[in-house]
Amino acid sequence: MKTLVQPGCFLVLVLRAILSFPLEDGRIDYTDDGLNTPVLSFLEQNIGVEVSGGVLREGDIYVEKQNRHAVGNPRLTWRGRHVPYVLDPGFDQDQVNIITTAMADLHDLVGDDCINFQQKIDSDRDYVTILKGTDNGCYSDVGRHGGAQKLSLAPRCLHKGTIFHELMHTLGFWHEHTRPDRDQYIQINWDNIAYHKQPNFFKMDERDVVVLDRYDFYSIMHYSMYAFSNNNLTTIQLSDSSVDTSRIGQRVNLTALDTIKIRKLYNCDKKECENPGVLKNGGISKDDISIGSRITYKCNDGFVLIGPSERICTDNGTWTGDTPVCLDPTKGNYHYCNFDNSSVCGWHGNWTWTSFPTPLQHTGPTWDHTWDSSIGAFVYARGEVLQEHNTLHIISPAVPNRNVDYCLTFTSSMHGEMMGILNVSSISCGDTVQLQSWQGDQGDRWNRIKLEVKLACVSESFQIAFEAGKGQSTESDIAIDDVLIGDCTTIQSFLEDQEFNAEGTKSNYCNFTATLCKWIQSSDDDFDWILQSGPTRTFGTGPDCDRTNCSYGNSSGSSLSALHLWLFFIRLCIKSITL
Ligand SMILES: [Ca+2]
Ligand SMILES: [Ca+2]
Ligand SMILES: [Zn+2]
Repeated sequence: MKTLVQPGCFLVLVLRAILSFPLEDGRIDYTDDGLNTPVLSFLEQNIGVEVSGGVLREGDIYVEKQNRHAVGNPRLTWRGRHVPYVLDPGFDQDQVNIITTAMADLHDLVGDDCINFQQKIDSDRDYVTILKGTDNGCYSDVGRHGGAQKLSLAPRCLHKGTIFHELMHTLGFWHEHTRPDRDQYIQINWDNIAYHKQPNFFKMDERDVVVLDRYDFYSIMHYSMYAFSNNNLTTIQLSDSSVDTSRIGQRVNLTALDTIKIRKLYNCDKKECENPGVLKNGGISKDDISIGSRITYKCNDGFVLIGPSERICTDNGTWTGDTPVCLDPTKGNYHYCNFDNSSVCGWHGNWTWTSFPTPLQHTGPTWDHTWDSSIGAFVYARGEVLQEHNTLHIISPAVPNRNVDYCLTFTSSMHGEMMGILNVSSISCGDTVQLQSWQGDQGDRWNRIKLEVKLACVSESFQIAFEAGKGQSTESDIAIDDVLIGDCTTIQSFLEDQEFNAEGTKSNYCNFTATLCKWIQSSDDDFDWILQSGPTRTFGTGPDCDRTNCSYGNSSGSSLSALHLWLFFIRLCIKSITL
């Protein structure tokens, strides 16, 4: 297997090499040492240092997955304004105090109702590992990237202002002077910057960031006027002569605008989510609906939960993930896969499985559809791979055919200006029938689709195939998640129940039937399990199905064990695997 492993790892290393820049000393900058003494910049030294597992892009920004969505992209903010962290045990007590005091001060400056830094607990899936920085590095990811991510604070950066700066990166902020509109305020003197340091000054693409407020010359995220100069002349020139040049590049404190921008990015004036709705044939446990709170879903005995068992109230007042449904498994046969587990319910093919944002910019979903989180996962045809292979496919396990009408519902993401084609087909008796096809960008979101399954012949079983066709460039990641295949009655009731659960508490839903209205009234209990009445069913002939694995039949893949070994090794290399 080793020979198989090498190409995958090699590819990743090559990518890193292309994105890396040689290390050179930084420039004079001001720190927060209180003396206003010019010292070597802690922030601008690290451009392009290759650190374990990633690349530093702009000085101190750690880019592990080359996904540059950030400021103002709510999908990379921290859920519930809660940033869990783990401190490197190598920090001594004084150092721990400096870091935790900086976190507490940032919390206070931004407002009591906004950002919280708290030590990671078991249920925190995404968190920051604060490293002592043995590579002498001071850097951070920009925004939340899923799972453990690094924030490195070498001893030389253990100053409040510098920690604020790095924490703002962690919260989702890029450097102020790289804003898409910066040319109105500053001019970059490219002649004074060594070529390999110029990426520090590249302007952000407006597709990647949202400008949250006025340009702030004094922001703790702004570089000094001499940052990365190779001749002691200014690299950043100001358009406005009234600006106090001594304050530019300060690493002393957050400005008023810095705190305003944090509050805007995290919607800190918003206090709670809408009522999450109901769960027909089940119940929702919810203590409250404030930002950051969690609700859990549980079906009555005999019903199967399709969707996430937990949702979190995000800072923009919406609940994470899909609306769950309790499906009655005795009414028909079905196959469901949420792709959250790498076994992908017996689906096979050459798409890629991942629980993280797809690496390429401007294409692919940020998080999975089920959970809207790295707790879940999805499969996608990777734009770069598509360019080489023209088409990539993924095929379901065999679904038994009981001679009823079959339907299919799934969610897909086809975001990218150079988007290719998605074909959905059925396979029976060795023949395929195309059910539907989409081409081109379908928006930066997951879309739910419903289709009727037409079959080439009456066979004992059938399969569903998703085939991706290449786009005009690599910006063509095509993803699917939450596929439910079954008899059309089951699919229709799933879609109706999902709509009902999402809308269940809204009064205008009550013109449906009298029975449903009565049911809604009995569900309005904010504190305990909301158990809905309904026929209690025991598990019958339906499939044994939970959130991690659920399938009919076996995968028809012939070299399954070899495939699994391959998946295991690839995962060691790149945190995402090819099926
Ligand atoms: Ca999923
Ligand atoms: Ca992407
Ligand atoms: Zn920085």
